[in-house]
Amino acid sequence: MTAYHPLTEAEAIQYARTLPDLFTAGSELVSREIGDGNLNLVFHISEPATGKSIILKQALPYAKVVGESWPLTLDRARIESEALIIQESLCPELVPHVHAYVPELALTVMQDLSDHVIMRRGLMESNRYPLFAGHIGHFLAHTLFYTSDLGMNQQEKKERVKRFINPELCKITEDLIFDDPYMDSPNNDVPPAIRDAVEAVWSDAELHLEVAILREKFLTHAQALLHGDLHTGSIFIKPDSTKVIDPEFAYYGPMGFDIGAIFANLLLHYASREGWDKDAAARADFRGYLTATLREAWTAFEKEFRSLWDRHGVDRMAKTPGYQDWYIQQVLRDTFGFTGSKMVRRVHGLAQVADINKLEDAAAKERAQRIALAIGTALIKFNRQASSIEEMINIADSAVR
Ligand code: SR1
Ligand code: MG
Repeated sequence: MTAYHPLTEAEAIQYARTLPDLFTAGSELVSREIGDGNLNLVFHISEPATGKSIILKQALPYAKVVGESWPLTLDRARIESEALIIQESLCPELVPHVHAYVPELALTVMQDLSDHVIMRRGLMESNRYPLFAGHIGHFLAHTLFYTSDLGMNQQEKKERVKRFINPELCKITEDLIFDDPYMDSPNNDVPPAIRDAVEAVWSDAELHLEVAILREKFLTHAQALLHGDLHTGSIFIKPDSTKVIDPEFAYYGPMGFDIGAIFANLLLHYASREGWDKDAAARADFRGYLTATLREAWTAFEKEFRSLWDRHGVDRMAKTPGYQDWYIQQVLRDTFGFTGSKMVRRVHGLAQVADINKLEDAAAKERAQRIALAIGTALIKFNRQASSIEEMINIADSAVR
């Protein structure tokens, strides 16, 4: 089974049997294809007799969400497995363990996390995760600091930038986040009810200037090794554990892009909340939980990042008084801009979010879309003036008042 082809459930079992030390020889294995993302096959392989299980994730040579007309490199499986291994070395408890990577099949064998749920779904079921903010702040601080010129050997970093050149996946982001949503593109999926608001986005020159500046940062600013697609569908969670998955979009880019991805998805959920809570007090309470999470995540990130810088910084000039404060302010400003960009693309671009699209009440759905666009565009326009995370929360709260 060496030449690349998409595996069937039966072949996934055959392959799993060849892996050393995972399953008992000759015992029954069960295979289910459970991938519900936009790009890959995901097989859950379990051994009922022992309860052992693993995940086999296989990249398809095209974008599943669109079809075979959109070819996509299989090298993203290498990028994903290498990124996971680096992230595991920095935050062992916050990513799944990679057992093996099989280049000829574009296949990654990894820890099964079926006892967790996808965070987007957990939020839609009104679950709260009090440890998440600390976990994600820690993940962001460690992965971003230790892969940047601040925290690793700067010559080795250049070699790493080379290994994580990810042109096809970056092109998806460049188009779907920083281009299509700002014009009448065939890639968009414009909800008819909010066409007026979307057309306003298409003709807003002030907004376009900010997006062009953010796009240039995404294209050129090789600051740290990013996850690259850190939305709430890339997080497996349960009350006492958070696992960041799916870094196939990993590349060297601006730190605020990863932080903004998380914040955007918290705020997209915030925008959708009217559809999940009919009771106004309950809705306000859940929204308060989401903004408190955002605040706590930023605060944890900043505190740990500064502490890593002070204790383990490798760059002498970075110790210059004032530089750290300037740097964090730039990351905060980028975070505002990327949060906004990642919200706008999920309202009328390709690949939207279930938090909003699963709402059955048409009025609540329309309101969610309008709120998300209002917050997203306001954050983009404000990004270069931002000075505190409280301003992001104020922008969100004003959109629902
Ligand atoms: C064609 S892929 C569409 C989206 O799915 C991924 O999760 C990324 O967010 C990408 O933009
Ligand atoms: Mg993904």
